[in-house]
Order: sequence, then structure tokens, then C-alpha cells
Amino acid sequence: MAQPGAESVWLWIGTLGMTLGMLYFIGSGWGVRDPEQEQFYIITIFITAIAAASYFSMATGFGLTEVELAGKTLDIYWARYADWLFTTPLLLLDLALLARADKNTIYTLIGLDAFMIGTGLVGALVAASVVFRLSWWGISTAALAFLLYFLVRSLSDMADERPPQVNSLVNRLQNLLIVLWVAYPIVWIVGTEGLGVVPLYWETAAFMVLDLSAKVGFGFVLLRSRAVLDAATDVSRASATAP
Ligand SMILES: *C/C=C(C)/C=C/C=C(C)/C=C/C1=C(C)CCCC1(C)C
Repeated sequence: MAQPGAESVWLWIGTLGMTLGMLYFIGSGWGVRDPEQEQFYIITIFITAIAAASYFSMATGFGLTEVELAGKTLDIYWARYADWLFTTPLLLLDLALLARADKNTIYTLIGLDAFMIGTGLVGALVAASVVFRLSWWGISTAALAFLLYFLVRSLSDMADERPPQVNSLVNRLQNLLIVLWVAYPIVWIVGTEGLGVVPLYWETAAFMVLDLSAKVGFGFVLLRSRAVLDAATDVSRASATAP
């Protein structure tokens, strides 16, 4: 079995960062009793818990495989994709629930997202040729483009009907998500999975910084303001019970 190299330092930092993030969200959600607010804590805690387990598995060499490509051996951390397959839909769910998106919107977002991660995994594991690998990257990136377009189109409209501070939180999280998620296919294509311009060591560091920002950073922005979460949950309930 392949063993992690010098890049394992970043994987351990990732493990630690995700664990601390998870503990922080558990601690800050402890006193929350409102079921609707609780769901944001539960989702965000699961995101960091899954990522912490995935980083631990990669740091200890479980999530690593080798792909033989034209006489070269690529070290591929497949555990990333197992992590992303669950955590990226949960991140979208956090945002969609905040914007009060309808079911069809949520299913479409999650469907596009799972397609993106699945095709990205195929691209990472295909050993037939570089052209095939890059084609899968193209398919996955097209899915990301649709996903982000759909996200902006649908959520912005839905969030417009929410209280102003909730609307602005949705917009802030949406912008953060777009900036960070667009970086993933770039790191992939310049890294060892793609053109190999950036060595595995730095690629691993880049994914770690992106993962921590997109999960712990995102969760922090979402859960930091109890007042906004109150507005996100109470106002709607008041209007739902109005005659
Ligand atoms: C916490 C983890 C997050 C937010 C991961 C996001 C990952 C992506 C947006 C990955 C996208 C990819 C492509 C668009 C093409 C190449 C393969 C991927 C999976 C890196």
C-alpha cells in the first residue's frame, strides 16, 4: 500500500483544524434549543466531522492509492472524494435552508454536486490516458459551472424574500462558496491529477487551506451571529402563524 510522503504534514494540520472546528461548533451549538436553528449546527458539525475523519484517513495512508499512467505512478488521495461527496451537499444544504429554498432547488443543487464529485473521482482514477483524465475534468467542471449558475439564479431570488440581515448573510456565504469552490478544479488541473505543474506537496497544502476555509470558515460565518439565525428562524414562524 502507498504511504503518504512529506505532504502528510498538511494532512495532519487538516485533521487538527477540522477537529477543532467541529469541537467549536459543538460547543457553540450546545445551548441551542430551537429545532430550526439546531439543524444548521447539526449539518455544520457533520461537515467538519466527516472532513476530520477523511483527513485522518489520508494522513495515515488509508485514503491513498496509486494510478499507473504512461509509465509514471501518480499518488491519488481518493478519500478526498468520499469526503466531498457527503460534505459538499451538506454545505449546499446549509445555504439552501438559510435561503428557504424549495425542495426542487435543493435536489437540483445536490444532484449537480454529486455528479461533479463523481465525475471528478473518475478523472482522478482513470489510467487509460491523460486526454481521458482531462475530459473527465472538463465534464466535472461543466457541472460546477451549472451548479454555481443555478445557485446564483435561484438562491438570490429566494433570499430576497427573507429578512435583510438573512439575505445579506446568504449573499456573503454564497460569494464565499463561489470563490473557494472555483479554486478546486484549478488546483486539480495544475496538480498531480492533471498537468503536474504543482507537486503533490503543495497541492495537498492548497486543498487543505481550501477545505478548512470552505468548511470551518464557512461554518463560522454562518453560525457566528445568533441574531441573524434568530431572524432566519423566528420571523418566518411568526409570518407562518399569522392569520
Ligand atoms: C469541503 C470541500 C469542498 C467545498 C470541495 C469542493 C470541491 C469541488 C468544487 C471540486 C470540484 C472538482 C472539479 C470541478 C473538477 C475536477 C475535480 C474536482 C472534484 C476537484
